[in-house]
Amino acid sequence: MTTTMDLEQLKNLVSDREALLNNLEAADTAPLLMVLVHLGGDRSWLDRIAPHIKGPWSFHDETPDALKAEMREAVADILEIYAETGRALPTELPMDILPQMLKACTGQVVPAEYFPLINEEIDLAGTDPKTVQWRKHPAPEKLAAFNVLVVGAGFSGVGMGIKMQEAGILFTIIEKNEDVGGTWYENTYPGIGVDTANHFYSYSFDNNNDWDHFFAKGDQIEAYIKRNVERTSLRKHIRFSEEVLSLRWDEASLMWHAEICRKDGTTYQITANAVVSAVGMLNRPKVPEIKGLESFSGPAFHTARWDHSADYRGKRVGMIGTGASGMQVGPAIQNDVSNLTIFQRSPHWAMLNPLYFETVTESKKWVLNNIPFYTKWFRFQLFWSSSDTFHHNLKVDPNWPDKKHTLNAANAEVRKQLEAHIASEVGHDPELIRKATPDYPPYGKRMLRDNHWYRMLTKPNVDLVDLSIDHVEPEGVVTSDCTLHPCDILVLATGFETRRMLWPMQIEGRGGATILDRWGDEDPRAHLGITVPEFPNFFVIYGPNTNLSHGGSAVFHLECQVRYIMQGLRELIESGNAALEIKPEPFWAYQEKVDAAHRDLVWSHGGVTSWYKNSAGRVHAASPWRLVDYRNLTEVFNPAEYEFTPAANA
Ligand code: N01
Repeated sequence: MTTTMDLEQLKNLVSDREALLNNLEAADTAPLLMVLVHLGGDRSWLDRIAPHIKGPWSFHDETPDALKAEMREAVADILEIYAETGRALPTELPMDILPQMLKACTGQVVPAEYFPLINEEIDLAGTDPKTVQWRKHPAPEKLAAFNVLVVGAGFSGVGMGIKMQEAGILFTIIEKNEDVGGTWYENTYPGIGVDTANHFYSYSFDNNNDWDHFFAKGDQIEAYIKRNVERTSLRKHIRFSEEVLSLRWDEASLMWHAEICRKDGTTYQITANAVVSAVGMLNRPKVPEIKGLESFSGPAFHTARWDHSADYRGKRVGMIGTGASGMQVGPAIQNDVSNLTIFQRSPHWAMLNPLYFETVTESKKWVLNNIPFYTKWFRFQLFWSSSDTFHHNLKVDPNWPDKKHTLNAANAEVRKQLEAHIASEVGHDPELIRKATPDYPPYGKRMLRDNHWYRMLTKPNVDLVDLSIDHVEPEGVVTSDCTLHPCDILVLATGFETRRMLWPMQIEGRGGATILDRWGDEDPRAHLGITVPEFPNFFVIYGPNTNLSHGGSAVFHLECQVRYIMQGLRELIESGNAALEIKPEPFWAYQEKVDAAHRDLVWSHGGVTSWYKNSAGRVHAASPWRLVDYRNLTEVFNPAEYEFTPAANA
């Protein structure tokens, strides 16, 4: 039997067959096919539909209308059978036909190594298989004597808090802002949004069927994080408008001592058994060192600190930087400004995705909300379309002749498509094509989504300046050819302090060394991106070498890290040890593995600078791994890699 709820819902769903069939018209073929085969078990549908699904995105579907209509009838039949018989909906993946199902769903072979990951991502039973369970439930007094300090209440800090709360671990989250959301709270620039499809860029344990866009805007993502905080009553654990200034590991008490600054500037101290940094990599704005910048007479602000009191309408706006932030700001304001001068140090590649501009219609939302498991398969389809499939093409082919511009045949093919796209958008202007086309291989910097950036460059009120900036004067920006570009407002779309990770927190570990002593100004390193020798009971979410640069979702990665950290905390609490610390051998072995993997990958390419690598050319921010690799690396916390310190009274 299904639960009463499920059965009632199903009966309701099938009570008006015509309405059901009408509603199903909004469904995408691939996820609906998965629902049909999963619930009905008739694999002949795979043979009939698969040849028409040419790839993993919905726009790769070429299934004839008549066949789609037949499939909708079959889905209605199956749902009626479940409703009439009260049979339980199967919450296991059908392993016997899974490979064929996934191939039909994506138009590609999905290797078996992905099945455990897919099982967790799809989570048909809705129980979050990544949840870390106690092996021996600790006594209440043991749990009461252990507390964790989390720094930051963005996607990561909230995700960590939800899992600790479920496990009954005590914790406090310190958040410097007035509310949750992190990046999505702070970045409010015009056009703010995400370029990872949201039905996948969201917690696996809280599918949201109500996104208004496939690529949501910032306010909806912030609202989603808030919704998770309210849904789980997490707010009571968060102290807002307070900032962690320093953390010091006290070797006598084997505890972390944190100094925290309140909004009014006063400070106080708290202690914690363990600390989780959830401050991310893209938090502290990087203000460029440009001569005379402070002399500019108008408003000048960073994209992450957008000054909404500065009305840009009808003004001459100068924008420095053409990364993901700049690329969103430009098209969002171009129509309203009198002139937009864009100062580009180097162009980015930007790919078109037809879904980027689409809204999720109410009928699509209906399908996501009402057809059993449809939303799960839809999420999987997005995972597959935007994650690992291109990773192997980011490796340099040693025999490839044109390494300056491309890496291998597949990379060259992508370059050809991207160039054709630029030409189709700005084709009449060879000089603009030259300026907008990178000379380095695709994916060398973050691959952006073309949100009408190229089209915007052709507008009469837009100037793309690719001369270097010499200095800034009160009236505007002066380039190396001594031209003054007059501006009323200056927007700094210049990125973040990704090299000085965790800065400006002062973090002092065992033996008195600070984390910046160990990392220097630009070489952060951590085991699996999470733990650091000499910093006991200290865990980092979205730390060194964990930025997904080929595809995927940062939320997927943070869930891998949360699972690993939860296992580390479990190890500590269950064993009664006071501290754990990564041993130098596995730490360095991992560093070598990361560096070796990066050696042939696009982010090490000599012809490109990016926030992924430091001035010595070492890639410190980007992960070299496929999602499946990182999931496997972090799936099991290995205590043998850690040094444990018993509690003083043990
Ligand atoms: O920052 P960036 P961002 N003089 O570092 C230029 C995420 N994100 O905020 O390329 C002149 O990418 C710099 O030039 P160059 C996403 O992960 C996601 O845009 O170094 N120019 C570059 O053009 C992203 O990758 C989303 O030659 C200077 C730009 O400033 C990450 O955040 C949206 C300069 C900085 O680009 C960072 O993106 C927004 C100087 N002195 C952000 N200094 C979405 O999901 C820097 N530049 C859509």
